[in-house]
Amino acid sequence: MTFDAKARIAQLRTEIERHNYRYYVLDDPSIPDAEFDKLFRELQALEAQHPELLIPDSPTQRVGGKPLKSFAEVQHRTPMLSLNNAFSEEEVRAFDARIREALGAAEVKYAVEPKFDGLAITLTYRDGVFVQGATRGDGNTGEDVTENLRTVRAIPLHLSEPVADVEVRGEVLMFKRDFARLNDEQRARGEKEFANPRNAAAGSLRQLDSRITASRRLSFFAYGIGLCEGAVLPARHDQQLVLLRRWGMPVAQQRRVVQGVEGLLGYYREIGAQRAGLPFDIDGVVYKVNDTALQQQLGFVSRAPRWAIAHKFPAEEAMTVLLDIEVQVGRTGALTPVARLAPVFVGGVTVTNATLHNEDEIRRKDVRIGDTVIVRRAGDVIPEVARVAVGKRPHDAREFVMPERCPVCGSHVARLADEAVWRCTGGLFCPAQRKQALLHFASRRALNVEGLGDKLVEQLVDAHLVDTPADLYKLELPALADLERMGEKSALNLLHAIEHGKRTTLARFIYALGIRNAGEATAKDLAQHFGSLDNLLAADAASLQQVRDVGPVVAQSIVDFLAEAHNREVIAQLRASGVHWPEHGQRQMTELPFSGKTFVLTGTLAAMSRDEAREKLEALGAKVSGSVSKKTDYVVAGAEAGSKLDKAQELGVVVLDEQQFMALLNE
Ligand code: JCF
Repeated sequence: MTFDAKARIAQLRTEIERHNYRYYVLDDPSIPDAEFDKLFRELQALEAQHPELLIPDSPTQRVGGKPLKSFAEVQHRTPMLSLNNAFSEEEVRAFDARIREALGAAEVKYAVEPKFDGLAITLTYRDGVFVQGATRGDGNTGEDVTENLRTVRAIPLHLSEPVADVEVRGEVLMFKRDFARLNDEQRARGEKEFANPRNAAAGSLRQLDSRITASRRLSFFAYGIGLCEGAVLPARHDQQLVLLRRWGMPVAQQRRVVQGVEGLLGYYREIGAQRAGLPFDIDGVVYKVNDTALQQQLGFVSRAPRWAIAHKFPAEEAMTVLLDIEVQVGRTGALTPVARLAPVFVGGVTVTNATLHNEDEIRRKDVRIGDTVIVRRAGDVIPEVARVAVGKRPHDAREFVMPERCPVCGSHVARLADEAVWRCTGGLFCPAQRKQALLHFASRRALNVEGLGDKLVEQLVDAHLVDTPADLYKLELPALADLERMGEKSALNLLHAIEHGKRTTLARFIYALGIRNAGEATAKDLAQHFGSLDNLLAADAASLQQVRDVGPVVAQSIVDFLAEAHNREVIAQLRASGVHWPEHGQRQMTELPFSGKTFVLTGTLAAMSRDEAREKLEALGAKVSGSVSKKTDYVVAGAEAGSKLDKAQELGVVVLDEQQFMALLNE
């Protein structure tokens, strides 16, 4: 009997570790979460019946144990290095020049990878078994956080080979989605939220109670090897990373070998473009001379290797003073409080304005005028006030009060019960809403009138040359050329651009109208479904809801918009001015190969950008959606596909890899 239990326990442990490996290292789970949980619970039950068979490196021991009084000190047997930083292209060129000179080489090969924004740790394995994990500390002495690291599922408890003695170096971090979930939970419990994933990872790793760490979903990537006995290390860094992966360690999928300084800079730009979309925070990229013999030749300056450097991205957060809060009026009348800031350099640009989103957000973050605040600008996202620097509040800081009347037109403001925003009730009487409506109408994805920017719209509306989009087509050269900063030439260019925009598509035209709750995707659905504008104009709420993804709220918005005589008048004028598009009846549309099929794109495709893939699919009649649901027909999963892939598998939606997708497109 005991023999059977012993064998089954061993089998379960191996199987569970294999699934962990597929999940964390290969990013390719072979069984659903529920099946994994079943195996896990079976093992837990058997171990409970046979406590004598319990070992510390059983996968069940990842749940945390008795709290410690303090962390013991750990002496690193090989020092944990730090990296010098480069903040500019010049510094990277200088780094490469120093290396080439020291080596007398014309061009050098570098191993490159993202620089994870987490905490450096070292893991010791003896005979292939995880025995100790420690923080970096000062590089020589760190803290023993073995019990906490045991709870991190991305860290294997056994290597695939029984290496006698090895130190694995890497970074513990928290994925963005796990961070968001943790903060949601913290908020729900009324506990302190973490400022960013790095702080959350640090706070979780430095828990004396490993059961808390276990509840936090940390992750891990390995980037190097310290001491190693019992295995022969390959002579190139990229091969060492492959070896780590073979042992069962997660290593960065974005790693690469590049040639020369142009290779470094190209990689920097590439990862910079991916940064906002990665599932974890990074603060730069790391460059290392790939050949370890050359590394040794180059050696060290104090604590940092001469053969490696971290090329940092511009910081995404910076501190500055909130000078005032003003209220901006958007296209739909939404009042957005905007922070006026003392100029601050963040995310690579100087920022003087940042959004505060809405009144509730201001209260939640307790932002007051005069506060010192942390401004965040990530990727191309609008800068926002992320939080207040506590302890820096001046005694005369003032609370913000939402005005009772629209600051632009003086109309009353109103807030619907289920909305977070206040809105100006002035509609197109409000010049601010008129201006935004015009900018939207002329925007790239609508009628695409090049050169019609906000300064110009401002003047056109203020001078009453243009009240509605239809008035654009009545503009004449002399009046235009008279405007500030307009010459005859720019005026002519604008008239051409306006003329050019007349030829459009039905979907763009519907989108350009700026109907509340009807964005680009809805406009495309409406155009495809109704085939002609007259069909749409004749639709009622019930027939609108026949359209894919149009529910009662969107349908009502459209009905309300079309019930407004003024809007119908503008539409009629636009058509009379010659705005036109090809129209086709429903029949023709349904004959496209992917008509009625919904696709979701996730991860990175090698052959084309996601936008290109979307365009190709849409041209074939497909709808491309941003989220997976039961109505999704196909999920196309490129490299690094994340939660959407999980969701697809959960719902049993067909998943195509890139090769299958390309084959389908070519059919
Ligand atoms: O991702 C990192 N934060 C990271 C840190 C990556 C590396 O390859 C590193 C590092 C710190 C030191 N390499 C060294 C030598």
